[in-house]
Amino acid sequence: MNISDIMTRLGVNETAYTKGDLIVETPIDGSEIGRVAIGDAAAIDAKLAAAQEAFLQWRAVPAPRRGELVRLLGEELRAHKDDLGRLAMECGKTLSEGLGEVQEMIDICDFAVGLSRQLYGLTIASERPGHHMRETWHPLGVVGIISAFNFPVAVWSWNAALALVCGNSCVWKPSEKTPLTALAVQALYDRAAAKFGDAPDGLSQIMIGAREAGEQLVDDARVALISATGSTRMGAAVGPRAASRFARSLLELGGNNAAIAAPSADLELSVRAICFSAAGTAGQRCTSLRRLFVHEDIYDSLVPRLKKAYASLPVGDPLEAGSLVGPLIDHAAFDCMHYALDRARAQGGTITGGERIGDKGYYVRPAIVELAAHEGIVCEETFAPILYVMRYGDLDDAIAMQNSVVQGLSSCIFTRDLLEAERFLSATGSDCGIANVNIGPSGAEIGGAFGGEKETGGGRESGSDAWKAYMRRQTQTVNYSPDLPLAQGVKFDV
Ligand code: UN1
Repeated sequence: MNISDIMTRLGVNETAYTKGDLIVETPIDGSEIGRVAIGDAAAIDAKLAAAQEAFLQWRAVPAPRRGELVRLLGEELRAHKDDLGRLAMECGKTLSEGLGEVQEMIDICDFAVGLSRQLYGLTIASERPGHHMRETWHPLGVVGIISAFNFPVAVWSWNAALALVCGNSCVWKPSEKTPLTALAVQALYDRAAAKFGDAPDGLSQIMIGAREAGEQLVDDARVALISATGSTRMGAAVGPRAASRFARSLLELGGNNAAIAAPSADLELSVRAICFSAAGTAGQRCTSLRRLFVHEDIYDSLVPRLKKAYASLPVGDPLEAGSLVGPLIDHAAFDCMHYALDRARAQGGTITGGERIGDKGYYVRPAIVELAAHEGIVCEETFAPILYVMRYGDLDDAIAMQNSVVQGLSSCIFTRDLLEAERFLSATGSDCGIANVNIGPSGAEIGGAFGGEKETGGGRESGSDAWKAYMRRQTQTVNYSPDLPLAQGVKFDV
């Protein structure tokens, strides 16, 4: 991958990715691929001031016109899908997944353009004669976006596309592990803004930095909403900090996603879905499958098939055609994986796979860990391709085990039994934000609200009515009569 050719085509100035203190290494082989300047506190402050100024102008632009800017951004993404998809491999994902990530951005832009004519409020029947009530959605303010390495740009677009049509400005802190793709996206946004013509300066900006930069964003009174994607530990720091100044937060944190393979499951389909969800992206999606409950009647037919499929999964350089599983992001991720496998072994787990492959980058054979009990390390999220497999006999027990962890992002059941599927989707079934039947827990489309419950943070991004998080709701009552009747029949005659 020739980074400088791609960056040139995407319109990124060479100094932006070759000069600076932050050294960017590719997980593909550990080599240096760029150097990026980290903004200091004063530089971030200036960006926030510009964002606030931009918001004051942008909120008065009609929403369908705001949609035009997002439409132009979508066009840039379409035109540069291939280059950006290659660059998204900065985090080690395969080209197909990199292209999928850019497609996810294009999809949310299309969604947001339509939404720009559909920021619907309500009219509400007033109890008072000569009055009407309505509910109107207004722009909110500056939106701070903190994104993670594993979806270096798509998660930004879920937030930014909605935030912009909703009349907000954005300041984005991408993961310091994947700043190059983020810089390229910023360049594409800048092109779209130039074509748009009169977008306020500083409407959508990027700030490169580490933890302190994120803290500055969270603490700044000008930031009305913090949308943060990452670990539960990060969210536990961000949420209360934002709440302490009564800012809104939208948190998309850890998952410990499960699948239930029921007796009537289509085994072929289940194996494919499990491999993609558990081993794809090297287990580094927040939606990755981590726990599998297999009914005892099919355990001996499903699990050997799964192991066979795992043994032949092509693990290797994602730049090479045919690779399905790329590297872990870094050495620390590899250490976490080995720590988890050691604990699983100490818990009596039988491990298949998990070994490192080669000595450049951190490539691992995805691991299957068969365990008798759902406990200990199984209940923790490890951001690596480890699948814990357990038997179950009764569906209620499987659902209870699935729900017994602190995370609540995504879940699924493989079954051809309608009653089981509906039971799983019912109020007493999965407690997650996402629940699927006959597909894995990962790979969601943008049209639905994305996010989860409990320690996953409760936020919803992307489709459905997630846009409401980016606006403030105003209840309006208008009296068009000459009288002043009070609500609830209260009398106050003066
Ligand atoms: C993430 O891992 O933070 O549903 C996002 C999925 C993707 C998004 C994952 N569409 O797997």
